[in-house]
Amino acid sequence: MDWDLFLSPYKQAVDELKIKLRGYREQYEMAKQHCPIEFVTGRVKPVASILDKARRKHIALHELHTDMQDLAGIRIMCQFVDDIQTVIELLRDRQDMTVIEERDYITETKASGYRSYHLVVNYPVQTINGEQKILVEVQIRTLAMNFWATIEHSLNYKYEGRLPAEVQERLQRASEAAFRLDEEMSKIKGEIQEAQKHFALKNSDEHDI
Ligand code: 0O2
Repeated sequence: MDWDLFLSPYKQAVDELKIKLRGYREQYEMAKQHCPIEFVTGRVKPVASILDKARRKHIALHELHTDMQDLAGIRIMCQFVDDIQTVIELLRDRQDMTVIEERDYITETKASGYRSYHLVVNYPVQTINGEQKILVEVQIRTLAMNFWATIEHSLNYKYEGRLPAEVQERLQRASEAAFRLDEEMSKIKGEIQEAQKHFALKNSDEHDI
């Protein structure tokens, strides 16, 4: 299997989507509106993880393009929980992709404590052999959800997926704390936004000098 060749349209999709989604920030800034997107990251799944997941889920290599939906992954981080809904709507409205699946791990928190909203989109990339439709998994989460998921992911890596019960319990409590942090931030959202507007204005004044 030539992995570089197989994964190149996935890399193309990730690169294009990072640029397109980051473009929203500038638009919101120009419109002087609160931007629901704090930052965007993306990656193509490393070959070792692809092989590992294919083995675990009994996916044949020739079925990867249909059965492994996160070969291309985009992550969108938001400040507030209700920004997530705004981002979902922005994505559903786009003409350059089709949402084909949605998984709401915010309402239905995973047993691990994981929270995030996942969309699987069908995204066409133009290749020298014509158009190729690529599945991309888009994960949308708040900064607090991302903090938790990043730490949990590294701990899982460290313990090779076998977290001691005590660590699991701590992670559960940390997940609840992240949930409360999101709730508190939502309550003071208005005040935070006023402060941010003031800060942006002050910065633009300084740039004008
Ligand atoms: P990566 O690239 O290391 O993040 P499955 O993969 O079996 O869990 P499925 O159906 O393929 O499930 O897709 P799902 O659950 O919508 O999304 C899987 C991805 O969501 C994972 O990718 C993680 O990025 C994230 N995720 C899901 N559950 C958890 C969790 O409990 N903790 C953390 N930290 N992340 C989670 P991968 O495959 O792990 O790859």
